[in-house]
Amino acid sequence: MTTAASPEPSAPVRSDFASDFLWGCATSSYQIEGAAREDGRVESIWDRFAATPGKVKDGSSGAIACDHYHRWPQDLDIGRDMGLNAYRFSIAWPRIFTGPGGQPNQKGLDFYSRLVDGMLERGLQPWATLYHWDLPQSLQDQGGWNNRATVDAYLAFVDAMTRCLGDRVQHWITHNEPWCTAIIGNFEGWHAPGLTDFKTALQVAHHVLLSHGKAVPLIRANVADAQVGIALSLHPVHAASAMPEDLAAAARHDGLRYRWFLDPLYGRGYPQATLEAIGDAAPVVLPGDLDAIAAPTDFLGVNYYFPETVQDDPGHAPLSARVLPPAPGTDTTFMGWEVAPQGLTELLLRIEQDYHPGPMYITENGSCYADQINADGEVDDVERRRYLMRHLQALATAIRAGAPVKGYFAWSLLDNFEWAEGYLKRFGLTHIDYATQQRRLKSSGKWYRGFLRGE
Ligand code: GCO
Repeated sequence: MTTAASPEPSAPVRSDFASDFLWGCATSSYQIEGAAREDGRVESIWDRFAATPGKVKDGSSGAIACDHYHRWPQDLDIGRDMGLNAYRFSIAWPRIFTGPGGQPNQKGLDFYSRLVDGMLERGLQPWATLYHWDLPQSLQDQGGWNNRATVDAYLAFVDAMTRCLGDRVQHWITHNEPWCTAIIGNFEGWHAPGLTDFKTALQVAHHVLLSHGKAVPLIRANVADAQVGIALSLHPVHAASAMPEDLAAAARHDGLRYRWFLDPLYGRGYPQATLEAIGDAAPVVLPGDLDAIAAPTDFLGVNYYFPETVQDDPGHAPLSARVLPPAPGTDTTFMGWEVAPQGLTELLLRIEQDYHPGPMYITENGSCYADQINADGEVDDVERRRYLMRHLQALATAIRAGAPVKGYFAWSLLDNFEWAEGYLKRFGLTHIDYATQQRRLKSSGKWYRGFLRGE
């Protein structure tokens, strides 16, 4: 919860940004769609995980979620009325490949085709994420991303989607947050598939990166003027003190959190110091893999939420480095994450300096608060509005200082299924009443609308 109130920021204005800047919101399939058994959709690892007692805090799942599968016209209307010119969504693989091998499921393709048409009709540039964590369970049963064959299955999925939508969707994000897929899902174990093996997690990370790299030329082959990138979850990493032990621990943590993904994507291979730190857990890398991963992309997607402070802790596996909780008195969200807009500026300038990735887009940024509907029927989420304003200011600062950022996608258009937190945590600019499926624009969403309209 917020403890230290931050001052009301002076409002950013749209004209602080380039006139062709993209303004969007982001969502993901499993978090909003529901319709888990409809039109041939098969089980995903999140269906299985959520059905396992104790994995999701409120015992819920994405089976219904925001019922976006049926209510998408209304949801896209919300985006249009907010004044967005772009919308980031993800495609549920289990709607498309519904059996072993075989042809893509026409009903699944048709759904995304209608959805994309709906975006175009509303002036929303579609940004499609191909993998936002909902792997078909049948592939997990064969080892999931730990199995190199999943790379080929992914490429078949990418091929089907880009053939289907490539005449209308130019912007493709291969993966959302490979660090989370690999480390949270396969080592920390509190996301699907819930494994807790570090070596598996690093092999998963390698296969995810490989699948990204191999998807890049495939997407280009199927989509005229394709713009292809990947979205990473990135955090400024600070040492807890100036002691050499903490500085070294922060560097080890950063090596896995930041460099492990960015170095190979930008042609440097895996960082040597991290390879040494992880020892036997290093992934199997076949000849040609690193060249494939380094396929040139058109943009980098940056998901930013909070910075991390790291302390040396010899007992803390796997890297003897512990991320500290925010100090008492720190301004935090309802997730307990530090509110640090300056971290966004710092992060973007660092990426630009380290990698020169070309155009960057903030593909996610947002905050969770314990929203309440007040007596007037409004959700006056002052803190989220302030979070948004301050991060847009930090973004403008980064751009002025030389970070080539071309767009911003707020997380999220709607409250939704927040993974292991279920429906206990809300990130939306739009409130969802899950009992009635009523949508209600929050103050933050109204502020974003006013900002986009130049009011
Ligand atoms: C992500 C997640 C989102 C989360 C958001 C808040 O990409 O990080 O995909 O799905 O809901 O980050 O935790």
